[in-house]
Amino acid sequence: MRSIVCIPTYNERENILRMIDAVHAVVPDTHVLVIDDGSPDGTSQLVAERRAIDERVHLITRSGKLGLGTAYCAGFAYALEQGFDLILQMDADFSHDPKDLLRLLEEIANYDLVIGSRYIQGVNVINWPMSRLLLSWFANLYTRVITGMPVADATGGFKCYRSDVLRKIDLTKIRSNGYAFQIEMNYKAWRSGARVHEIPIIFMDRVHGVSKMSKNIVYEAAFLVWKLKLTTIFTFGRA
Ligand SMILES: Nc1nc2c(ncn2[C@@H]2O[C@H](COP(=O)(O)OP(=O)(O)O)[C@@H](O)[C@H]2O)c(=O)[nH]1
Ligand SMILES: [Mg+2]
Repeated sequence: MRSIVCIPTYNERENILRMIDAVHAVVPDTHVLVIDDGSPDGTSQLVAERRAIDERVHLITRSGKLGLGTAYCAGFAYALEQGFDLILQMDADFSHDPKDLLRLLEEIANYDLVIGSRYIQGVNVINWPMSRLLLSWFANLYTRVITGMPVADATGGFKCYRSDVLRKIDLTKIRSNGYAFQIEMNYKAWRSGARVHEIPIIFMDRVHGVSKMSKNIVYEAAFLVWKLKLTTIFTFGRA
C-alpha cells in the first residue's frame, strides 16, 4: 500500500527538513507532502530544494495564509489524485513523534481511520500550560457529549485515513479550520460508517517556532459541534 504524510506548514523553517528526515528514518517508503501557505520565512524554498533531490518529497505552495483546513483539503485532494492508499497527517513542529507513524500504519490494517489520541490511557501532553491543556480536554468532552461521537481526542492532528474514507467526504464543502476541521473530518468519517480507532500517543509542545493557535479557532470549534449535530438531526441522520 502506498502511503503519504501530509504536513501543513506556516513558518516552520527550523523544523521542516528535520521532520522530513525523521519521517524517512522511520518509514522510508512513505512519501511526504508539505502544504505551505507561502511562509515568509522561506519554508517552501527549503522543501523545494529537497524535492529536487528526493522523489518521495512533494510540495504544494499556496499564495498566502489561507487556513489550515483548506491546506489539509488541498493535500488530501493531491494525495487521492496521485493514487495513495493511506493518507496520514501530522504537524511539522515535532509535537507528534514520527516513530508513532509505524503504529498508525500498523493499526490501519484493521480500521479505516486511526487517530493518535492524547486522552486515552490518561492525559499525555507534555509542556503545555495548564490553561491550554484544560481547554483542549474540555473541548473534547464537549464535542463527545454533544455529537455522541465515541472519540476521546477529536481535535488532534495526528491521524491515518484509508483513501476510501476521504473519497466519501466532499472536501470542497469543508470550510472549517483548526480544531473544528479535525472534529468535522472525524465526524463525517464516523457518520459515513468508517471504523474509527484511537491509539495512545504522547504530545509534546513545540521547541522551535511559534504556535498559530488563536481564540477564533476555539469559538469556531464550539459552534461547529452544534452545526454538525443539527445538520444530522435535520437530515434525519443522513448527513
Ligand atoms: N499551511 C498552513 N499550515 C498551518 C497554518 N496554521 C498552522 N499551520 C501548521 O499546522 C501545524 C499545527 O499548527 P501549530 O501552530 O503547531 O498549532 P498548535 O500545535 O495547536 O499550537 C504546524 O505544522 C503549523 O505550521 C496555516 O494557516 N496554513
Ligand atoms: Mg504545534
